[in-house]
Amino acid sequence: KKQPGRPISIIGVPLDLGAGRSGAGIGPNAIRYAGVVERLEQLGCFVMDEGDLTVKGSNVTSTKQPNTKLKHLDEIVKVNEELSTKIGEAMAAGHFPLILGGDHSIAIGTLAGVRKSGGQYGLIWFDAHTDVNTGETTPTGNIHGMSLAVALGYGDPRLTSIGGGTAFIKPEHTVIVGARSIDPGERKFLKKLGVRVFTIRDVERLGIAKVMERALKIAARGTDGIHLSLDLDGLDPHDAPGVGTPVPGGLSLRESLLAMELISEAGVAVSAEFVEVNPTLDLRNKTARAAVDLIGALFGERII
Ligand code: B3U
Ligand code: MN
Ligand code: MN
Repeated sequence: KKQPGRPISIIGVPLDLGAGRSGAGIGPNAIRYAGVVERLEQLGCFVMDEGDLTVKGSNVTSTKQPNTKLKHLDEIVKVNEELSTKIGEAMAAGHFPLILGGDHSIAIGTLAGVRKSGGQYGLIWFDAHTDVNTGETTPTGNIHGMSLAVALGYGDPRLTSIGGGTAFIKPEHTVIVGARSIDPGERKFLKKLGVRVFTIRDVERLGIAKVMERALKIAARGTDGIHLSLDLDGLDPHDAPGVGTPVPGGLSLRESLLAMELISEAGVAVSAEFVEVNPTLDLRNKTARAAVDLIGALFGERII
């Protein structure tokens, strides 16, 4: 039951400007209230909660959106730039950055920071969506639907240049798990780049164990480790109702826990983020508690 490992740096990013509605900005504290620090400490981890980044404004307080194709671009650039610096520092200190969101646009800063360490990393993107829109293809203008494209080096230059803008994640080391809502432009993008997508259909046909075995090979083979970007809407809304864009027919909590256990057993993760927890839409903090269960499994918690 012990996971000595690296010290864990928890970084909260109370941002919801990348989403289409308010609420994900209070996700980090909901995950804290669900007991994330205590859970990790029980597993023998050394945890440092570095608190939250400062975010100015939210989907509640801001009214003006001058650029409708990239809503709230200025503030999102600023927060992600800061986040990339924080992550870079944590990685350089030999820590495991554990980022609590916040909407999924924060993956832009996380991955820019991870890449600063100079290694070549693989990426497991667990999500109902694929988040590979750009300013040209987005149906909503919400930047949380663009963050994976940016991590691969595509999109508005103000986003791709965050954190120095070099050594993007390679498509051949990127894998998406749980997808079931993909826009036409995204489909083209994924095909062009050759990103491997395990849709919810693949999970149903192969089982989550086989899917994760393949996903881990793609993301970990020939890399210095993997980053896990987990959008809680990858889970079925029954198990994770507190998300801004729920899509029916997702992974069960149990399947998702097994996915975390398998990543944990592979011992390849160098950083992870848990995003899109929206407490204003949740039921008794169920989604935040699911996030804590998943984090526990990722850091070595087992049933027996
Ligand atoms: N693909 C749509 C919807 C969406 C993406 N990510 C979330 N929703 N959470 C978009 O806005 O790009
Ligand atoms: Mn997402
Ligand atoms: Mn999503």
